[in-house]
Amino acid sequence: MKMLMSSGRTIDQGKALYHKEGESYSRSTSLCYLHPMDMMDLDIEDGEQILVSSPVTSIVFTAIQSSDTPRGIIYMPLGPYCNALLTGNTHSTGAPDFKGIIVEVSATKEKSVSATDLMIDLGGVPFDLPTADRVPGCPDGEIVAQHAVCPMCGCVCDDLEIHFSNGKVTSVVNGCTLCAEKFKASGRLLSPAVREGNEWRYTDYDEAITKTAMCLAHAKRPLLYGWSSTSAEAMQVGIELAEEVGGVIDNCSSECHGPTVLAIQEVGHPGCTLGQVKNRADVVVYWACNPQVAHPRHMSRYTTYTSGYFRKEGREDRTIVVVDIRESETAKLADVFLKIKPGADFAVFNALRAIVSGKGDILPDEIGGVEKGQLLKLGDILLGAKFGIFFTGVGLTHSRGKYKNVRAGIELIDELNRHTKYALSPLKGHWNVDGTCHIFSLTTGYPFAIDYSRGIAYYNPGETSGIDLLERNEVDCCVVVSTDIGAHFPRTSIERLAKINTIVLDPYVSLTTPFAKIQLPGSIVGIDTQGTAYRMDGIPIHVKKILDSSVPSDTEILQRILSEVRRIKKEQTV
Ligand SMILES: Nc1nc2c(c(=O)[nH]1)N[C@H]1C(S)=C(S)[C@@H](COP(=O)(O)OP(=O)(O)OC[C@H]3O[C@@H](n4cnc5c(=O)[nH]c(N)nc54)[C@H](O)[C@@H]3O)O[C@H]1N2
Ligand SMILES: Nc1nc2c(c(=O)[nH]1)N[C@H]1C(S)=C(S)[C@@H](COP(=O)(O)OP(=O)(O)OC[C@H]3O[C@@H](n4cnc5c(=O)[nH]c(N)nc54)[C@H](O)[C@@H]3O)O[C@H]1N2
Ligand code: SF4
Ligand SMILES: [Mo]
Repeated sequence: MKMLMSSGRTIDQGKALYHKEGESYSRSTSLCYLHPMDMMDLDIEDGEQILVSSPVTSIVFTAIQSSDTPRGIIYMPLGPYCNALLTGNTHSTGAPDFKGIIVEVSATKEKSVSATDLMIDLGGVPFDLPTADRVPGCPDGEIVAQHAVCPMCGCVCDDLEIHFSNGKVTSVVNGCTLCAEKFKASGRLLSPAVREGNEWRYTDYDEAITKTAMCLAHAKRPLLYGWSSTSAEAMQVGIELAEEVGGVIDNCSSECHGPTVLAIQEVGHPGCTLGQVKNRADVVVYWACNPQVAHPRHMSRYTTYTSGYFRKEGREDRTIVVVDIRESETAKLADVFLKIKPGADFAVFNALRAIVSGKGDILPDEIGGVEKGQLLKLGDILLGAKFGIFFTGVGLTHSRGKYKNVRAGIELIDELNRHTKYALSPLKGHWNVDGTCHIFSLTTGYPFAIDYSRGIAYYNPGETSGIDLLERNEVDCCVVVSTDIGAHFPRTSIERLAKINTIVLDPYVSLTTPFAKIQLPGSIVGIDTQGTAYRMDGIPIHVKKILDSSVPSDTEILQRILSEVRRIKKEQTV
């Protein structure tokens, strides 16, 4: 049966992000959700296996019945199973079709393989050395860290209280479940590790740093990718390193809200802080995003369930609107839910724009799966706002249309601003992905996808973005910093990683680790090192450390690599 595959976040997938080699991650990312009628057509029961095939490959998933998923759609958590089906065609935007490819689905008796097995299939070698079961630097006994900052999602909550007992985190007061899992995660690497053939061995920082510098200094087309889960200070050094080696430096924006940035570059951006939203917003629109799962405290801290200076009654004072292709966890909490067809955002934004500008009569009876009457009602709600906010998600940037979807959204906001006050804010994902755009722009002039091979900064997403470079087999050395491209890039773009010098700068074993020749673990920002992060609304926040450890920070490791590269290059010129 032909179906449309779409993907996104789930709580279980998010909780397992720091245990990707474990069973819970494989289980939570090899699921998929289908409408009961589609399951009947496929002749399968809840919990049975199905085979999903794309032009790239076929993958076994466990089917879960869900009447929230519309007929004809197969909805999956992001991860290596879903991404095995994808190609890295980004349509010249840097972001592939994570949400919206046609697949063939059938019943099967085959069993799912593990996430690590999927990496082994592509030439990866699993990491088989012991890892730590205590947080480095954590003394014996009971300790409590007050006012800690959460280095997980773009909300960067700064009101946490972390309880440690004998080297382990036992509870995280105020933090959501995603945050608690990051703080509680064990399994940090004991020291840097190198791989020769199929053998992993632990080594010291001197050897791992010298080897990394050698790879980088001799590479023809190095790519330094990631950066959204490290500090602004580390990014600064990374950019200097990319310039020194004439490489490409790209950050996770390109696979995430990069298309949002492209839209902002085209038409500007009426933005505001989360504080303004909390105190003023009476109409809150969550468009193509699912904060209940992806930013679990967003609705309670800033929008739905909190009161503000001009919104004393909290929930009573706010109208919540959700626009999605399925009835998400957030949609269930909304006052108005608009269920649209996948990829219909461009049409629906423009229809609303016509309504808001008084030209609704030209519209047909149905637009993008929504009745005109529903849109007219929503138009009235939007126009009735004193202060309205649109939060946009990667449902817009990962579906066809990409930056043009976001542009249409901004143009609707412009129209609304002729009548009342509105702003639009992307619901940025990782805790410092907004920082990547700030620091890259500040330092190089461009927000992501910067190519230094000409000696000057050159920017052309679709050409100089990570997925595109790997897809075109251009890269001969890939330094992966605080991101997991093994888990999250399309299969065709990670195939090359096993054949080149892949170096991973990450404190944990990830699904990129099996492809690495060298892995350098640094201290973790917000746990045993400090650094600057930018919250999703662009507010810089000092992420303090809560423990002292002897593990060097990403910034220190990168600085040492940079000095070593400079030394090697100097030797070569004498
Ligand atoms: N649990 C968990 N939380 C996370 C993460 C995680 O991995 N797990 N990752 C973090 C990151 S990196 C990011 S970027 C954020 C992302 O946070 P969100 O933007 O909320 O991400 P998604 O869940 O991928 O997609 C949001 C919604 O888009 C809908 N959608 C799909 N296609 C379309 C479409 O064509 N139109 C419309 N209108 N909607 C569509 C989906 O049904 C889904 O409910 O989450 C962050 N938080
Ligand atoms: N099918 C599908 N695929 C998708 C998406 C989708 O919706 N659907 N979404 C896309 C999006 S929006 C994104 S952003 C990506 C996911 O983006 P990724 O960056 O791949 O997400 P994570 O798995 O959270 O990886 C973060 C890594 O940083 C490491 N880390 C944490 N703290 C630190 C630190 O202080 N220092 C260092 N050096 N490392 C640290 C963690 O151990 C982990 O390995 O996936 C993309 N892929
Ligand atoms: S909402 Fe985001 S920043 Fe806040 S505690 Fe949860 S994961 Fe951390
Ligand atoms: Mo993201």
